[in-house]
Amino acid sequence: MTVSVTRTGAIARVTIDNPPVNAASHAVRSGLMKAVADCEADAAVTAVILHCAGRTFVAGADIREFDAPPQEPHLPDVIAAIEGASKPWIAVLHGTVLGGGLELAMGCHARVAAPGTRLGLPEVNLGLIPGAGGTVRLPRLVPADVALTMIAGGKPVPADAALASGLIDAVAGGDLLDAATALAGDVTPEPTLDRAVRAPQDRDAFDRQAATLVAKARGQVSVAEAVRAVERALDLPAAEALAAERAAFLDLKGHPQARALRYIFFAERGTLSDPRCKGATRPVEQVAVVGGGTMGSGIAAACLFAGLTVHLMERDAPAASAGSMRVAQILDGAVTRGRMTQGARDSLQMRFSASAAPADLAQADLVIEAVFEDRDAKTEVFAMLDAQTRADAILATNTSYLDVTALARTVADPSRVIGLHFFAPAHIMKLLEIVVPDGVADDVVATAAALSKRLGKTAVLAGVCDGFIANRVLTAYRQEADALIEGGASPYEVDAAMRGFGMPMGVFEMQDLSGLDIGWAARKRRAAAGVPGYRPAPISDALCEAGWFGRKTGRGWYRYDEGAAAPCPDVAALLARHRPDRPIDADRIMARILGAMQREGAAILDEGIAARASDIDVAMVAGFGFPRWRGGPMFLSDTP
Ligand code: T1G
Repeated sequence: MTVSVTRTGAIARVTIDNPPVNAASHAVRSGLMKAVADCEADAAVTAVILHCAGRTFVAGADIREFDAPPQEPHLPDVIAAIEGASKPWIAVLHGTVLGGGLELAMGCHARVAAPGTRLGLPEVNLGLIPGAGGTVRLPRLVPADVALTMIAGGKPVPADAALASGLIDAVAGGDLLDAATALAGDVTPEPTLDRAVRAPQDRDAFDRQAATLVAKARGQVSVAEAVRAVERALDLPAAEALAAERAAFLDLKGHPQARALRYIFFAERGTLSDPRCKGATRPVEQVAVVGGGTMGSGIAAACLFAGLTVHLMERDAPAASAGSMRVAQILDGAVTRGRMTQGARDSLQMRFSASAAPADLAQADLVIEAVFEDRDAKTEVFAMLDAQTRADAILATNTSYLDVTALARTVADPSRVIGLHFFAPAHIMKLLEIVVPDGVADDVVATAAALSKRLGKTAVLAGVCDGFIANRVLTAYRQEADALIEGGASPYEVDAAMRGFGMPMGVFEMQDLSGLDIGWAARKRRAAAGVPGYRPAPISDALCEAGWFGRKTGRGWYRYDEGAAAPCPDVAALLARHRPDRPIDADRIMARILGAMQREGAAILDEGIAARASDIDVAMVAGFGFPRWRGGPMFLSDTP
């Protein structure tokens, strides 16, 4: 039964049970409409408690219904029926109360949440705005600036912040239903819409906050629409604001950006649908990381943040100490940024150790090597791991391009070897490529998939090749960018076109950030290995030969005299010496860049390196900031 009603004395209890997240499907909406009528008709009922079975209160409208014609009863009508009831409805909240779920709760006359509950209106992340009264009711419960941030920012808030702002009436430990029952006697069925909006104290500051949110959206239209909806709630009567919100919501639902965001939402949840990801796993609580450089320390920190016990191993004591320092700095940064308390940080530190003693690897359930990107160096590490680790310990390599199957074959039991390719900084970047070598055991794949979820990563499975998925696509569009400037375009117009498309930065800015010498070394390696598809980049090579490696040398494609990036006249002169300037417009630039991504993606699919086109899109969004509201390069190639 999706919605059931029981009564204990004068209190009716309406229970929604629609796994996995109690999405407000047509069945839920219909069941709620009937529950309102039943409770209104039952004279013995003096108050109603609304709650959900399972792990969360309603986590939103059912996104899977969005591409079908909307079916009555519509959620706004259900919420209006509850809000207009003659008896008070108390919403009992737990888990992630999101979107239509929070709108439903705001239509109730009071709200009680369990500790740890998170509440939000994330519709902008789906290219939408709240479409069931959220933009009109929220500013009547919380201050306008809080409402604006929640609606246009799309991020949930914890229960204590919701209580402080007025969104909920109580946070109750113990039996939530008892707490709600105790509260029921004091709740009157006053509609939320009858409350006055909590207008901003300083409208100019509010307007500045709104402008900042829109600017950060980088072209995602739903954010600007969300701002307009909150402004209407402040400036118009509730009924008018509601009607305008619904019209804007329905208009956005069919917008290409909303379709793309729905696509990537489900694509991210489909990357580990390979049966091998769902099987039995090996327990992982003790993780060892070999190599305490930038990658190793980031991986160690990511594992600590996930509650794992971590041992960092380096070649000698000074290196182990330096690696420990890097990990400690990352933990300190989490405290500085308010991500965790000092106490929480210190308890993580207690789960961390470091040494240069291979014998300390004996307890590890999983070892991740993150040493220098060199075949011989990694082979040497694997030989040591083969000797020093338990036979059932999983051995993972963080290599970004080496042949993981070949590496696996250097140990006695190749079935325990897998690739875990993190992206720098490993404790921040969401993408994790699980590189699946020939002969790996199924439970090793399943364990890697489970680990990726525990680390909060967006994981894709990749086959073994040079660059796997994300870096292969990156190399392809970097080469296309090199071809564009060799053809006469300026690096600055290429970067501007990519930023205008919604990329976080242009490909030349990105090279300056990571270091031109990295690409230079990769080109030399690919040239020497005769990697198919390799194309020389004489202009990029010329900058490297001049020692212009980017930010770290104060100049690369850009100059960094005062820290800020500025076009470099010497680069313009160097370009002029190589070829005549031939400006090209942004649309043409992006057509060539996207075309390169899509051709490489098609090759990756043909070779079976990626299981599905959407995995390539997920990798580009999570790995290189491809704008989510465009879906991904492969999505765009299928979209007219
Ligand atoms: N509709 C349908 N299915 C959903 C869903 C939803 N809203 N949310 C999650 N699922 C599925 C998901 O596809 C997966 O399915 C399973 O649930 C577990 O999800 C009118 C219009 C709730 C924080 O944006 O943020 O309300 O793969 O793997 O990591 O104004 O899911 O198992 O088959 O993500 O624990 C607003 C979106 C909708 C919330 C749980 N709500 N969901 O995270 O599990 S628009 C959202 C999430 C709206 C109103 C508007 C997360 C989660 P499967 P999961 P999780």
